[in-house]
Amino acid sequence: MKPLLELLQDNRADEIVRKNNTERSDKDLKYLSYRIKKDIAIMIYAAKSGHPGGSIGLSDIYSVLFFSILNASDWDLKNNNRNRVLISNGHVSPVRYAAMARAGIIPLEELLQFRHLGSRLQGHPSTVYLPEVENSSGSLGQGLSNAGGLALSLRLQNNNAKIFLGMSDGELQEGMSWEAAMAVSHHKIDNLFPFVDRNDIQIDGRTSTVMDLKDLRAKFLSFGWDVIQGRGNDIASIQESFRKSLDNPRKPVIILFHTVLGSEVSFMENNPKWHGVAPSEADLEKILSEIDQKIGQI
Ligand SMILES: Cc1ncc(C[n+]2csc(CCOP(=O)(O)OP(=O)(O)O)c2C)c(N)n1
Ligand SMILES: [Mg+2]
Repeated sequence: MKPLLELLQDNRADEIVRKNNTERSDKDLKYLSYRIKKDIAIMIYAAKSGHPGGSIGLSDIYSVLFFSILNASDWDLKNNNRNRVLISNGHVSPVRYAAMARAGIIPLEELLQFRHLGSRLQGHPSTVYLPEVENSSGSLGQGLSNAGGLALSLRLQNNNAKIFLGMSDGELQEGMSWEAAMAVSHHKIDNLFPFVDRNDIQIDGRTSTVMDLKDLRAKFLSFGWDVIQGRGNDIASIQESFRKSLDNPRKPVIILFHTVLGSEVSFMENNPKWHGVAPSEADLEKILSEIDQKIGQI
């Protein structure tokens, strides 16, 4: 296998990143999504620990969010009007770090420091180490409260920034999420754009077996939210879902993205085993070759 740093070098990704949002095609975004999948596999392999399944399953969504919805000015911490991305399911940090590295917010080679002692790229994101992550997470269930509070405080300051929040289905089993859902609805917080990774998988198996979430759409509707359902591994559907949610002011709105854990890696797809296991060298080689084959088809 080539040295890991060499495996991260990618001229085509660099070219796509240099374009403006409006110039990037769906094909470009799909390419970046594949690139992010490879980055995730490489960094978790290098760390020998981490959560590849959820991270790889989210690569299409983060590609669209970072390279189509957000702008370069949103990554400048000195700009108080920046739109912000928070994550509640902190264990999927690799997808966020990979997107940040491709966007030029952190150096590419830093991905190989993931989970190292003292590294800025902690397994669970920490603003103490890396303020650009916007919130510290890892304890599941807290993100909607964090992000809802931030959105409300920005509104009180007449700041028009938008707050995006990644959440997962497993954490919606926690009561705190629903207290936050009630508060966001009560305060009519409409500058918050949460999306759920609805892959039906959590640490020990399927959410439907461990503790069934039943109809999440009906639940959020009953809390006074609007609900958009999207296909979270389909670039066009992700774009449309974000656009719809952004066009829907004056009321809380949430996107339920139906995703496949470990999407497009044959032996990972939909398999709870890959929630939190690092790939071996043989696994990594297989992931890279499968993704390269898919890249050949776009
Ligand atoms: C409060 C809290 N309880 C338990 C955990 C341990 N934990 C880490 S990931 C996870 C599964 C959560 O489900 P989900 O985020 O849907 O997993 P994925 O789809 O990414 O596999 C659990 C229980 C935690 N991080 N925080
Ligand atoms: Mg899940």
